[in-house]
Amino acid sequence: MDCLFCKIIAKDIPAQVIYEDEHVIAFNDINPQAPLHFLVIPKKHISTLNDITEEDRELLGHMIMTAGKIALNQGVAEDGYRTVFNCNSHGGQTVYHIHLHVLAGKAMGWPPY
Ligand code: IU
Repeated sequence: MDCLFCKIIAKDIPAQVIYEDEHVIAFNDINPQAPLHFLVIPKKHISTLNDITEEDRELLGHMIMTAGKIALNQGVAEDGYRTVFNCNSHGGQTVYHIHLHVLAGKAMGWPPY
């Protein structure tokens, strides 16, 4: 198993886990780009958004619902937050296990370059 995020799921490498259930885990980003920056990842290994299939529909919905619930619990929902899936090199993906970034705690810029 070469996937770093599978190792976080297996607790083989450490992470500051803020939420976990049967299907997903969320943890604080090790290199935060905002005052609050966490990742929601599926426990199922999926390399990129290009690899999701019809059978992952519910899982993807659950990831987004989980991101929103954590944002609410962390008190950032009202001011707002940014959610991002990076895909492949042009998307800026560096870890090839899909993850939903949630960034909050300051006003985000747009466009993202
Ligand atoms: P990207 O979308 O693939 O570029 O994002 C990967 C993120 O995973 C990036 O923000 C890293 O800081 C983060 N991360 C982490 O939180 N913990 C780790 O052990 C590793 C990467 I490796």
